Amino acid sequence: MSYLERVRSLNPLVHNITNLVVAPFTANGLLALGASPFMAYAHEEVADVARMAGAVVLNIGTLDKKVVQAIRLAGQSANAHHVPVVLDPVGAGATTYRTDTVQMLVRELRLTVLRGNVAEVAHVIGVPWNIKGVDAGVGEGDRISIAEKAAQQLDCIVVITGQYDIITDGYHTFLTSNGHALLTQVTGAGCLLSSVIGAFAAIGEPGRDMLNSVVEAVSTYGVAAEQAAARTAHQGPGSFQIELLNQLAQITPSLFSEHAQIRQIRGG
Ligand code: ATP
Ligand code: TZP
Ligand code: MG
Ligand code: MG
Repeated sequence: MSYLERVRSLNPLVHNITNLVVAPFTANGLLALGASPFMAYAHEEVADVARMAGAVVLNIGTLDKKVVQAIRLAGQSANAHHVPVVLDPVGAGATTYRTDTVQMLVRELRLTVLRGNVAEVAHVIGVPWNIKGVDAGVGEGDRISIAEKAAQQLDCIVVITGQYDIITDGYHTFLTSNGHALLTQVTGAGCLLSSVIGAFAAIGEPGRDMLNSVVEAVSTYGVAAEQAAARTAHQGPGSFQIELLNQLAQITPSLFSEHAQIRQIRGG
């Protein structure tokens, strides 16, 4: 059974503490894929929700003190109960508050996956990189080395997205080149991917199985985006955004195998 089929048959509960820009799009994307989204923020309940979830996705997109505390409580509970944790460090590097917050979170929590653009991931590990708000700016460094360094340093899987995507545990590294430029015109395209990775992490076993599951998550999302673009590119980003939800629901393992572009560049 492919990881996608496992997601659809197990319908994992994905606890999201996300930002107020993307919450409905994220919940709809998870539902379309075949997972079960749960957005819960109250300090009184986040530990309980995280414990019962298949994965917890933590996103600092519109952070404030209350959200950061909710993220810490949910993350601690997930760690205590061996629930996979995905962190999306939205805008790390854009302000000192964001950078300090993500650096505190990676010190306190054990992550399963860190997913961001290159600037965000660089700032999580203290490497300078230009960032413009929540979008990656121009930088000089080598994206693959930054991903591998971050994965080794944080002892987790790191996904750096962009025109092509890097997925690495620090020792085994994959490049995927599915996706479409229209994804850059839809706010929340990265945040939804982080939650889709959460759904695939929920059904992965620790170790290589988890890495393979995350690679499939990233590529599945990219193939769905290509299918959506093929149907709507002439209309524009609004139609594309809706069609992406349709294609997340319609993508099959065989369509995935036909279109996935995955290359392993490091490790056995
Ligand atoms: P940013 O704020 O820098 O846009 P993000 O959090 O939105 O970051 P992205 O890097 O845009 O995340 O990744 C979200 C999705 O968009 C991924 O599936 C990625 O492969 C895809 N993507 C991003 N840029 C491109 C591009 N130029 N061409 C094709 N796919 C892209
Ligand atoms: N501002 C704060 S969070 C957010 C914006 C625009 C959404 C960012 O979503 P993504 O997935 O990084 O484009
Ligand atoms: Mg983007
Ligand atoms: Mg983002």
